Amino acid sequence: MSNRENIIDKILRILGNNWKAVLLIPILVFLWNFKDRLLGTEKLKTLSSDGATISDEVAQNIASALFSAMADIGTDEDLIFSSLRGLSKADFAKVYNAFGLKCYEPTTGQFDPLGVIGFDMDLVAWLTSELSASELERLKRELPFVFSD
Ligand SMILES: [Ca+2]
Repeated sequence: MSNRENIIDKILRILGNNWKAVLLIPILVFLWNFKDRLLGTEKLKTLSSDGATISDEVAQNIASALFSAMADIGTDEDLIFSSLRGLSKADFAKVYNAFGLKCYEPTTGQFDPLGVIGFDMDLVAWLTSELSASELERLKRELPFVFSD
């Protein structure tokens, strides 16, 4: 038996002896990702939008634009900044509430529509993940309330 066959044989024997453990790993990952939903402990806070000057529909449209700017691989920074431009703190709160929680897959920076390998994140967490350090500095300058509670 060649060295390579020997190694493959060993791996197969280890997997064969531990097939239950191997099977358990994807089940554990699946449960870990669904635990918040199963336990009903989603972390979305509702921000006060008292005094907002934009309608629910406009807030929803801005939230959708922000989502489309971030949901794929890469980031449309221009769309993010143009969507947020001119919003007051209360307006941003309305957009934040409209965005809600969406499942983010951090290794590729994409929306995870099945919610299996990603994490439910709010708008601020999405922005923090998608923007570079210098872009976040710009966001803090233009809309300082984004990162305040
Ligand atoms: Ca992205």
